[in-house]
Amino acid sequence: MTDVQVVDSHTGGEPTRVVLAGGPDLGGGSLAERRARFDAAHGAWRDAVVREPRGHAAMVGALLLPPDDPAAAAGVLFFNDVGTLGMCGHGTIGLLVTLHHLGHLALGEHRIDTPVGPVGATLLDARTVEIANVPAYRHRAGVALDVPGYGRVVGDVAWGGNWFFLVHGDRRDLRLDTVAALTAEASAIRDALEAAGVTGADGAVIDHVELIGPTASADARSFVLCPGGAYDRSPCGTGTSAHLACLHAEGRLTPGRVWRQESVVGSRFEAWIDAVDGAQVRPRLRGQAFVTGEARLRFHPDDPFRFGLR
Ligand code: PYC
Repeated sequence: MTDVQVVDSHTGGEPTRVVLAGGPDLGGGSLAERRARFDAAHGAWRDAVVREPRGHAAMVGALLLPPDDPAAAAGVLFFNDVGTLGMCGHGTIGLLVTLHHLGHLALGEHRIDTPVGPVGATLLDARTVEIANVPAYRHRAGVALDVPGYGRVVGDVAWGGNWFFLVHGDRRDLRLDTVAALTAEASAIRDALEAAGVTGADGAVIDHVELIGPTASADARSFVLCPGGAYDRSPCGTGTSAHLACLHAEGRLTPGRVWRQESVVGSRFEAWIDAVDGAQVRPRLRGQAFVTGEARLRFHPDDPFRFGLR
């Protein structure tokens, strides 16, 4: 395996590792087709880059690729410790800040292509990015699940660039010191979704669970369980987008009103609905990232863990 050149950043505490060179050859075709090839054949490379000992369970990789549209600033494939993501809000913020840090991207508006469609991303200053995400929508409302050990749980299924099951409640336990219990609860909900055959559109797996409650310091606080079992340290851009779609469907959020969503570590995104098209909303969100490191990852052929701890 050849060396991999990366730049690390964090967005509201959630890490992004941008891969600048050393990624696998995914051939031609659309980003969705290249994502499918990555999923089918490059799990070992993915694990080597984001898992321990070079990364950890919360690390999200961002593989730079030629865009679908040559007018776009970049194409990107986001991946985590178990697979790929459709879109990633915190990762897009990290990507723009990283490209600017490297001198590859000027302040202003850019198009970034992802496997689930183009997103607009405006670099407002060296650290602040505003994203016009892919359209978001609520797919199913009020889905009741029997969750072993937790009883009846009711939530919504929504798309925000990834699939989410969102559970709203008057809960005050969405804190860093309760992360282990929240992870167990959200994992049980995800298992129950699978057991009950609840999916997103076209049978898509719901791989993110979002628990939402009130807070005095923002409009909502959320805990988001990511596909591999880590929790999102940021308020989760695609999760916030899915939440906006649900709020709009319930008549609780009008276009243009700023919604502040806070993570369990207390980091915040500002988000709002830019436009409405039938059942779909176009979310915009704003957040900040900081570059934390630049490295060349090396993989010695004798290293038994060169493909990560699996
Ligand atoms: O910010 O959209 C997001 C995200 C997805 C998974 C982790 N972060």
